[in-house]
Amino acid sequence: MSSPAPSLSDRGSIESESITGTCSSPATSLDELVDDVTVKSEFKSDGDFAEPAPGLPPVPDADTPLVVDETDINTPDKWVKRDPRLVRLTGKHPFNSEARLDTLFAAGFLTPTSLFYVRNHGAVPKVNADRARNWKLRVHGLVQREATFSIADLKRMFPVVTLPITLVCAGNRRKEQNMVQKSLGFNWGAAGLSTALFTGVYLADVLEYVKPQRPSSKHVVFEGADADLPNGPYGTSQKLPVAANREKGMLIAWKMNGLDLEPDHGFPLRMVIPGQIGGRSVKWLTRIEISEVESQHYLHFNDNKMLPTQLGAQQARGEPHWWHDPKYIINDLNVNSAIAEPNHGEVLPVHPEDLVESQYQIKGYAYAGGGRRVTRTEISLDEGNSWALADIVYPEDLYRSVVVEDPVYGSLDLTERDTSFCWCFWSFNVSVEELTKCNAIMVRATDESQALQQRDMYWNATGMMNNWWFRVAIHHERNVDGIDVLRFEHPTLAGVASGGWMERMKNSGLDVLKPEFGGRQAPLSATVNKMINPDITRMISLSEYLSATSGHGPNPREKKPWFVVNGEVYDGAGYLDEHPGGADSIWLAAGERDSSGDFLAIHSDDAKVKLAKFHIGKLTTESDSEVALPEDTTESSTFLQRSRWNSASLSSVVQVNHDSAIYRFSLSSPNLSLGLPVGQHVFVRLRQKQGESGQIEILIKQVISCLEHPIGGKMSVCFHGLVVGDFVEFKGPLGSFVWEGRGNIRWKDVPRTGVRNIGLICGGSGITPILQVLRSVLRDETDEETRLWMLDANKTEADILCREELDSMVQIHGSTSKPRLSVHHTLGTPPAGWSFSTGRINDDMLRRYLPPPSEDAMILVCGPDGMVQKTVRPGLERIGWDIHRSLWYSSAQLGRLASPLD
Ligand SMILES: Nc1nc2c(c(=O)[nH]1)N[C@H]1C(S)=C(S)[C@@H](COP(=O)(O)O)O[C@H]1N2
Ligand SMILES: [Mo]
Repeated sequence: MSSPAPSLSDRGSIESESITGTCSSPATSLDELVDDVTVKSEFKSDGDFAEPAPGLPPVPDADTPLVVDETDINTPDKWVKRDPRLVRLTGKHPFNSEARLDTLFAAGFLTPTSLFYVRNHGAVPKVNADRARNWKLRVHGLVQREATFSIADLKRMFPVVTLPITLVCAGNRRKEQNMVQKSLGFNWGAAGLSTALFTGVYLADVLEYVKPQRPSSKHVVFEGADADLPNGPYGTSQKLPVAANREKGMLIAWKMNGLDLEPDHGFPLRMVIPGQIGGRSVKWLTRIEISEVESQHYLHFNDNKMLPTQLGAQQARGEPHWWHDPKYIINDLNVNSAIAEPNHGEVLPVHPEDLVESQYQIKGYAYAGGGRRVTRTEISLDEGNSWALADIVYPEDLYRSVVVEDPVYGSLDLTERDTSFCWCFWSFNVSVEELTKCNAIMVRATDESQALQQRDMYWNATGMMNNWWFRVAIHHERNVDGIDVLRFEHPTLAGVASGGWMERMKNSGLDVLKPEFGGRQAPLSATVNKMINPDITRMISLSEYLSATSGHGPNPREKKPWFVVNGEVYDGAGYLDEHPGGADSIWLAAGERDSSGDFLAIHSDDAKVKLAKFHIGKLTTESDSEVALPEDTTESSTFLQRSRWNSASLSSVVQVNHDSAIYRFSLSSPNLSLGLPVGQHVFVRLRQKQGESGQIEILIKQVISCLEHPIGGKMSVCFHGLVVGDFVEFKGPLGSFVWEGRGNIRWKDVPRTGVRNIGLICGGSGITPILQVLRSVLRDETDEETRLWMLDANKTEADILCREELDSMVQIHGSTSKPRLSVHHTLGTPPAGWSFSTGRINDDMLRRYLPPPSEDAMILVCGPDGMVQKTVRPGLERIGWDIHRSLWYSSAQLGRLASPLD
């Protein structure tokens, strides 16, 4: 922060000459678009700002990237220019990203807009010059004077002000929580915060103008233009008394660092709510409603909540009442801090000659919420036994002694404010000698309400507000030149990047919640402990285990579904029927020497804890030679093996609609057949590995992160990262249903014949197994008896997967004298002129578009759990189906639980 502050006036706006009004260039200056009464050029030579204002933090240069990043090309954001230095946290789309912590920190107090963190729940609304010029902010509801403002109106009618404000996502530092136990959210590192000068008008002034009706008005509700989100537009609210308080600094803003907002940050208009989590600062602001009740937007309830720690992620997701309880909403930020220097991976040489003299300056940031100030930052070099004060610098204070009046910025006047809306920086000098004697550096901050960062993490289902001490580990090493060095290690690295002491400790079975640095052992983590039943003492030998699972035990022919995780033996018999992935996924593990990898990778923590119930003993370690292991030497002609991962390489990717693509893989030998019976699934595992044809195709629907926490979605993220030639591993088949052709099925190994009418119900990506059945039945020309009835539910028309294939199947097989196929669709949001159904599947649709209940009919369903359990099952029962006999279903969520990252 040593370069001179440029004149604010000089900054103006993005070059107006380059504006052509094309819709791909939203970066049109609003000042050029409206005849702004406040722009007076003579003003510029008059104010304090004609000269660089001495001592003010420099305003970052305009730095919009010139080109669209390659990664965005096949997404709805293909027109948004983004800095490739941003670390993507959720794959390609929607865009959620943060800068590297070192980059963010080095950029100083005001964050260059291109490095400003981004949190988008969906596609960026495309706003061209025209739409920006005509942008309307409607303010309505319980007011005496409803109004609609253009941005020019706002500028003309209310005082224009500028404030430096730090925005922080509630998920900042979430990856640390995810390392303990997966939360519902994606992996924010410690750079999910950024600072800018925001220019706009006070929300309080606008409220005063529209005059909320007393006493009925209680809440101020905001809504954004990103209305195509899966559950409606983004929106949230504030309580009216807070919103009407000018001192809270809430702005309706159109500029950031003196320039129009970038598309990612809400162009052309957004809310900026200082001191609160970023989620309250609604972007692309179109509407403000004064209301008796809080925002009813889906994401107001289902995002930005801090639920009690005892609620696991799956449980929280399944129990809506928590999300609607006002006690758990997050508004004000909590006090927090992080170490930026030393950086992760930084190496500091230790020279014995000048050990005592050489100093190292430890640095970082801190912030607090609600306008409160950080009053203390403390450093511990002995794992929290003692603390020393670090120096704090508050660049925000620099603005408190100058009044700036400027045509672009309006009035920048903090002289009568003592709130703290921005981050601050702290530093601590330590001798290198001292560092050589310690194993970790820790920081904690305290704010003016004496709130203090705690030693322990408060893990919570959404993974928010993480503010336990920030710890950097120190490794004492010798480099290749034989020089002693200190190597520093942060807790995590943002996004999918691997590294950091949390991952390292977790991988060695140490308790990351009670980290001990310097090589001492800590007990196993809580979840792993909970996976065993402490009362179980039985020792099971490998031969006993193998005979039980192969049916050669004392009770021959009675194979046992025993499996091994972390050296413990579990009996899956009591869970075969309930397992969401079907009994086969348990049988697949039976007899395996160790299923820990597969089990741990795919199961949620809630599921892991359930294991204890099935714990029957510990596997004793015998020497292998004493046991005759059934060797798997048979050369197989199928690619898929139930007990072995086999890899295939990616040969092509074909995008099939806006969010789905077909990934085609080549099998290692062209003569191999896939070995996937119709109706069954496979396990897929991705790992960074170089390996060695038939083919396998996988249709992937990218799970859009509609919440702060994209549910699953990790598979999509990893598939995005694949390039042609990469290897992916497969295992299988599994599933309880097999279509054997010509009316013959096998269902949980029980054969059934004479099936003539098959109803197929699918939701979204649930089409994949259904499509297999369709293809296989229709391709079998000897089968003239089987009739297929399909009912496909989706949100929008664009979401219908494989539409062309379906349409052509209907064309060929649907209108013959003896039609074999009918396909019916229903959409949540139909386009104009839609000729199929609208809305959720209901009893009427089940009656009309499926075969009637009969001995020779059955129904296959694949879709989201809610659809299957709440709609389809009860509906079919109501219209007379014996669902125990005739309904087979599979949860589309199965695939989403699979996490390739652990
Ligand atoms: N309309 C709209 N506003 C939004 C969001 C969004 O997805 N849509 N995300 C929110 C969240 S969770 C955060 S943290 C901030 C991020 O603002 P930024 O992307 O400008 O950093 O925007 C908030 N406002
Ligand atoms: Mo956020």
